[in-house]
Amino acid sequence: MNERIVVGAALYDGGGRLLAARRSAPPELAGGWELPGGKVEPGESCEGALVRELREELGVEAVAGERVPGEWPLAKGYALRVWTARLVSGEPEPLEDHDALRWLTPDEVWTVDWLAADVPAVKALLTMR
Ligand code: DCM
Repeated sequence: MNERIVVGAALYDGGGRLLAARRSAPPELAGGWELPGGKVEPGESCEGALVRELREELGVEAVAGERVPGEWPLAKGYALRVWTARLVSGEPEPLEDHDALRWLTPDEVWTVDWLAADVPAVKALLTMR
């Protein structure tokens, strides 16, 4: 049962920088930055959805790591859950739904305009490390 769950990935590079992706759609979210991810499909695990979304949106192969404790409300009864993720192959590119990517150093994490749900998610993420 993973109904109405959106998964987000906290993808780090080898230097401890966090990937942020800027949404290009829909209009009400365009320009906002998020942890890349998307909706879990029926019959899919959250970790499976995360790997699929990173493949589709960024063109990379990744594996899910640890769950970031917490769950944050989104529109339409959806909720955001976040996992750390490790890049296995490929270099992220904004292929779908995004028009920019940034690797943020710890000092830069709050320099992007995160979507509302991602603000507490990123805060929770930072308390883990
Ligand atoms: N979403 C979000 N933060 C994320 C990922 C997604 O707020 N890190 C929201 C944006 C959309 C919804 O979840 O309203 C579904 O995402 P998608 O369109 O990528 O499937």
